[in-house]
Amino acid sequence: MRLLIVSNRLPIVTVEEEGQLLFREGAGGLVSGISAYLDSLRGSSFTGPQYRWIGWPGVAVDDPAQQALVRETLAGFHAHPVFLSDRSMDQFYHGFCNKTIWPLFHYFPSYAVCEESFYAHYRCVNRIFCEAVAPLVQPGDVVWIHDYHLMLLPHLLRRQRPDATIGFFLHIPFPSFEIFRLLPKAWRAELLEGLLGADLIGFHTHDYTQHFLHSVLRVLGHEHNMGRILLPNHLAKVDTFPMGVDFEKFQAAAGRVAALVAHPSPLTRAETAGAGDPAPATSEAPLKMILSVDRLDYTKGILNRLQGYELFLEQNPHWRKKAVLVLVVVPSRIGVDQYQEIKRQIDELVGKINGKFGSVGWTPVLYQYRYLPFEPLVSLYASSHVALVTPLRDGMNLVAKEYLASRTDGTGVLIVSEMTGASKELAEAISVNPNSVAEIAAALEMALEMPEPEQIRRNEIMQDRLRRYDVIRWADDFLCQLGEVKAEQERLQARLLDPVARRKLLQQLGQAGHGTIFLDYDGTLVSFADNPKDVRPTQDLLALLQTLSQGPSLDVILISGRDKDTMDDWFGGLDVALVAEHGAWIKPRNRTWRQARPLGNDWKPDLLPILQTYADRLGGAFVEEKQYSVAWHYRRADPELASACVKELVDDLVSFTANIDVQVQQGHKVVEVRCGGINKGAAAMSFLPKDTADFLLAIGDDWTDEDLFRILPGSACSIRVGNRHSCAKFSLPSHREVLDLLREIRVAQSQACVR
Ligand code: GDG
Repeated sequence: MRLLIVSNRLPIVTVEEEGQLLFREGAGGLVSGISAYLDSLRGSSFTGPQYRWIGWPGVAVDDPAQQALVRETLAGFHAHPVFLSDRSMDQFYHGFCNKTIWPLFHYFPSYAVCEESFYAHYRCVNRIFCEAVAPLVQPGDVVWIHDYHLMLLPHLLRRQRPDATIGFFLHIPFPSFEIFRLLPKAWRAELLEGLLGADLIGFHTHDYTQHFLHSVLRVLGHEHNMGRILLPNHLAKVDTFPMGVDFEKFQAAAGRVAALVAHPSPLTRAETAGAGDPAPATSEAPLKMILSVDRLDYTKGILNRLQGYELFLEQNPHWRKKAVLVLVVVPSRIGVDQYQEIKRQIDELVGKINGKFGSVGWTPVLYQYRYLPFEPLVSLYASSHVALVTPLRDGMNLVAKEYLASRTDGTGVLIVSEMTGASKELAEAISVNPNSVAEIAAALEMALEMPEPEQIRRNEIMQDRLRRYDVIRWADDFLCQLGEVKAEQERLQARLLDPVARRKLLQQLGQAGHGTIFLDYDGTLVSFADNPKDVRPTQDLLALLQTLSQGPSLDVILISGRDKDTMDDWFGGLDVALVAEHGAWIKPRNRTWRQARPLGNDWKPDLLPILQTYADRLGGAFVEEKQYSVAWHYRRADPELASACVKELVDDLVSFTANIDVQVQQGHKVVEVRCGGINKGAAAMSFLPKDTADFLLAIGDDWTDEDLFRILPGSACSIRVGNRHSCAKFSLPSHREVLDLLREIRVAQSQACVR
């Protein structure tokens, strides 16, 4: 078993310097998190060379000889390069990824560009990745795809490797539907279908998971059950996995720098940490360090943070010369306009604050525009009294967690934006709305004045949580669940009427002298339509049913929830038995309709107004009145509004009908109220063959058919259409396969007649 990690970038970055290719360690939350997990795998089932990391090497390499060199060198690090041209990277990475998806998914729609050629390259690069990954996948491998650059890949890969185990994790937020729908229709459907190619799709927070499920419902119409989405070809699960940090690694590193930061003045610490060359303090008390570390990105809220600090100094003159903001900004996405503009504004604001409040002995903001090596970064975490983390949006934010993990003595105060995924797990931190400069200023005051015992009390709780749910546990959890989804799929698959089971079924039919087939109609012989009247049977279907039932050896019973007039109109001319309104009406072959048992419908006038009121409230819902039942259909309604409305309606109906002999049942986009004791199972009893050697088959697609499946003798064959939990013995994916099966039965029957 091998783990194949797929991400846009590899953990080893190839750079070209003076015509030479050099290889360096990459950085960032994704790389450090997954690397920590891979390091932890020694001794597990994915040990040593049992993993591969597939991604872009960081530079365009066109020369085949150089490509071979890169491939060979990276193979030593278990990495496999996917080569992309400069143009592809420009349109795919700088274009669709960073100018469309990144701003949109971080709630900056005004920055999002909608450019056809960007999307065309996004599709193309996802296909290139697919071509690179597919040949590497061996039976038993687990493919784990990461992040927004590769959202089409799960589906592409699934098409090439239908049985592969594929997981996907999104590191950035999944936005609410109102934002997601800003993408052109075709793109948003393709992106969701792309993700649903995975067996397991993971998000950092419950909100992102819900947003995704909601978009899937709105765009593709797939409902979910506890995060499980049943697709025609497989079951996909959607769940939340908040990414942690390598807690022990930060604790250990912080322990190593503790000797340096235990006693020297904070300024010495800042220097040790690589925070620059601050001016010496003039006051006697040591300066309190406020730390800010981010990639340069407009989502990180660096400007708001500076404005908050400025207001704090304004409002709290007594804190001047006693605090210092260490602002580390890591260069990122250089060349993208918005980033250059943000950089210019940060430079300006830092200059303004330092000019306004600074003095010879004190620089209020120590600004570093560079990447820090790991040890100095941890040293900064360990020596800062406050971490100020104020993104306007952030999928998770690992800096907040790393800061807490580096506080070996439990002191320190974390201020965290409520717009980060991390804030959901770090409830004991000081939470701020990053859009409010006043809140940031107030939080700074509170943080700097918080007594140490209170700091420790809060941090202990958060540290415990971070220690338990570290990045290794995160990855383990994800991969375990991926395994569980596969097992669940196998259980569902085991029920599928495969060619072997099908042959056996036809053999049984051939051996039995006589057979009975119960067939539901909607969803079983035809697909669903917005208007139930639109699925009148075609001539082909009628001919199929007629030839099946004409032979002397087979009885066909159409058993439906439809009213008897429709059944008569559509199937009255056939040689079949009919059951209408789920069994309220029965018409044996070549006979007239009769009631299953005396039924009353005096309850209808009281219930109809309730159903009508709910239909008036929900656009697209409508009431269908039958003789002994009433159906409230909502297949044309907005699925989300409908789901809330249905709950209320059912609740109302159940309490209203508590003392009368009716049942309230939910079906496929329908709520039905019908007389008690009426169901397809009871209706089918009168058709069951006396001879147990007879062939018996029932096919249906929803809960009303379960009543029928339940009363069948053990020797009978039952098939449920769709991948649902059912007491039927087998399943078939859709009505199309049912029709194929009936055609095969027809052929088998005619061959038997010839013999
Ligand atoms: C994306 C999502 C999500 C930063 N500066 C230096 C440095 N770093 C390291 C930090 C941390 C990582 O980079 C940054 O992770 P974040 O989570 O803060 O943010 P993104 O890079 O935007 O990451 C984010 C993450 O993916 C994981 O899913 O949390 O929401 O946007 O590990 O330590 N490391 C070093 N020097 C630096 O100067 N050594």
